[in-house]
Amino acid sequence: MTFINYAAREINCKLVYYGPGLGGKTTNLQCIYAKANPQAKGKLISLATESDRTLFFDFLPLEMGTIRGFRTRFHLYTVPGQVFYDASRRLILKGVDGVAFVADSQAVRMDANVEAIYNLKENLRTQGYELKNLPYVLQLNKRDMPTAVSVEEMTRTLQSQGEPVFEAVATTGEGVFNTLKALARMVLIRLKKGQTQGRATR
Ligand SMILES: Nc1nc2c(ncn2[C@@H]2O[C@H](COP(=O)(O)OP(=O)(O)OP(=O)(O)O)[C@@H](O)[C@H]2O)c(=O)[nH]1
Ligand SMILES: [Mg+2]
Repeated sequence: MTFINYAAREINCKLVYYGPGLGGKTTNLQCIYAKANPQAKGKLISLATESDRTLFFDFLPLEMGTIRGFRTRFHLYTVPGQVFYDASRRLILKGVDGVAFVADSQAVRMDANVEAIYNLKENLRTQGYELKNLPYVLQLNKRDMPTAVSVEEMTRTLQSQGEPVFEAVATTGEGVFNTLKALARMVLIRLKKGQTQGRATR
């Protein structure tokens, strides 16, 4: 739900990185934070456990410049992937404008990927959304792992609605910006068409 503030001439969009535990969602944000233009990025806020698992979320604001006189910002969030943090995931999906699903390419994580997509669809529904109506991209992360399942098989198993699929190695940054740019573009196109269920304030 894009937040358009007419008085301040600001647009804020919320992008959520979703996926199974340890799939690389936080690493995506860390990479974006490390490589983004210093003027464009705010602070990366991470609420993590001692073992670096996301406890509640990570948050990174990115300035996208001005679009038709409106200062446009993307707010990037990750959810905690661990199964028992479902309430947090639901909360973080509130007001979402686009989702990047970070799948783990390792063979042993295929069930966890499938389960996390199912969980995403369920949790979106509880917020009144349908995945098929949202800008959505699929990232196949950890392509560097020796047990990585083929791109074809992963796409066949995990692609839901013809969404763009990106191969990535978040630890080196490969594919991270392609994923972000594709999702950002989809959100902006939707915004231009006025298809957002945007909250507008005057
Ligand atoms: N080999 C390899 N390791 C990766 C890659 N991406 C992330 N990792 C590692 O996988 C581990 C988990 O990454 P995180 O980014 O913390 O995963 P997450 O999805 O945020 O996990 P939760 O917060 O628990 O949901 C870390 O040790 C990362 O360094 C990758 O592409 N290749
Ligand atoms: Mg995390």
